[in-house]
Amino acid sequence: DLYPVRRALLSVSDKTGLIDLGRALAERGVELISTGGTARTLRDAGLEVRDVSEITGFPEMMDGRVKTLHPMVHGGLLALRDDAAHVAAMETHLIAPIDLLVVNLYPFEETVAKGADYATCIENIDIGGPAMIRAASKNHLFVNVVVDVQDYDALLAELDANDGQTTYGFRQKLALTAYARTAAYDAAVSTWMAGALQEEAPRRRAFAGELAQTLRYGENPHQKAAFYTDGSNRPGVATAVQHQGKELSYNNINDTDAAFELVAEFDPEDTAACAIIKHANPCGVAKGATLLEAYKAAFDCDRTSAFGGIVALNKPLDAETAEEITGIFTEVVIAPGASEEAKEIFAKKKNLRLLTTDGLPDVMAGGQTFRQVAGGFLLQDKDNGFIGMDDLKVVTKIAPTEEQMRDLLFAWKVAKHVKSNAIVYVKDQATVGVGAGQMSRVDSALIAAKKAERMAEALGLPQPLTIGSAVASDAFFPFPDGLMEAAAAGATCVIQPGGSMRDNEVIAAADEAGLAMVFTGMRHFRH
Ligand code: 93A
Repeated sequence: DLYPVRRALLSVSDKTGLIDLGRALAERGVELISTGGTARTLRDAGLEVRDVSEITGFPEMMDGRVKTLHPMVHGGLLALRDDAAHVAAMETHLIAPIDLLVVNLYPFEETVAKGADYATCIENIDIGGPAMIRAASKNHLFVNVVVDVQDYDALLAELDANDGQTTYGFRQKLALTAYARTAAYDAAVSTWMAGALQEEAPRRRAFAGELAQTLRYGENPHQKAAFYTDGSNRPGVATAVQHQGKELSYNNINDTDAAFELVAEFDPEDTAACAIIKHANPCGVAKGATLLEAYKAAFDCDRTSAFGGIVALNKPLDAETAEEITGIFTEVVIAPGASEEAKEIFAKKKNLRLLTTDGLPDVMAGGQTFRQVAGGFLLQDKDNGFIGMDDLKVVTKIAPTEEQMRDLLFAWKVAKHVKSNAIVYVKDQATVGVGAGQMSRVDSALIAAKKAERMAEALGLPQPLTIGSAVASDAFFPFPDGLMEAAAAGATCVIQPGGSMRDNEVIAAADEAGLAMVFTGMRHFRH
């Protein structure tokens, strides 16, 4: 299974390591063929190279769109060296075999990440490169294909270990890497087009990612796991910089994502905000005049659950907030930046991870989310539904006051990020009770109220903060019972989608209890 490498075609956009590789190959007696820019780079370094256009008998044309798409190239890559008919075809058409292909593609992903316009992105879709990679990969019985600058050294080591030849096993591994690359490349094109054509996206896109990190384990220690990036480069846990602390775990990444996406709902231009997450659900969310105030208020919602939680901030971490956070054990803090002083304070806490990003995730941006089910995937548009004051419909005799309205909208934003059935009590722009993930909405209302009672005891308050609170329900109340539990806990105003068969009964119950209630007409299930 050993085959010598006598002729190589090099066509690379990323010229890193190219000259060294070209020289090393030439020293080993390998003939070099190249496309325009690659040939120029090699020639400038004093190496002997043949132009692809000389092999094909055609100039590179149409702005380079057609340079290697020719039987002289593809025949040389695809011909089976041990098949008499293939060999005869090569002889008839004077096609010389190509034993090694070194290609890296037009930087499509980088072009998209830079925010290039539509036409520029299109022009950066490589056609000839993937075509050659796929041809060489298919013929890995004989042909070597290198698509990653990182693999140049391994190729040379393989040649040296085998007297200028490579083994079948080596070529197989190269082919596997190559197919993963073209698949990821096409998925990146698909993802980008899905972004440009939002309407069609959920029904017509492929998805793939690039391995960012092999994780120690998954949700549990007996599950293997890894973290992939999708190339979109949006601010978030996947692109954050980690300043200290041990490696993030699967659950850390999941929770940090939930925390940052939630806190991004609150415009930093408006006010500071903090979200504390446990098991992907918020156990405290608050706005404040300062980050410190926001953090303290969020913490006071459920101090028990906040232990070992994930904290997300909507503004750069400052020293006083950092100091306060170190008061209890926290797993991760994520923020759009951190002051030097804040970093120094955290440096004393070795286990605390600090992540910073260049900005907040754009909550209004489109996109899709997917999850796996047995035998398939479910793909849907990201929930970027937004409700403003004007979208609300007052359905009760009493209308909420301006202050109540603010708390209702705050509770609604938080409820969107709580696993269903979600019930969220809010007072003065801070959650005071969160009920998550219950199979019955009544239980969510009860649990949230219970937590508020426990916090009142712990903080020595005269009464639970749910008294006089605003309450949000992520979906409609199918019966009045859930609403009545909220009223019993002391809620005085309610925000919910409406749309139940029994809306009239629910509205009547609200009027009876003296509640103000608004309908959003939009639901925020989250599972
Ligand atoms: O526009 S292309 O899709 N048409 C081609 O025929 C073709 N052949 C190679 N782009 C093509 N390439 C790509 O050109 C390679 O994948 C590589 O990324 C790039 C190298 O061009 P140059 O050598 O001129 O810098």
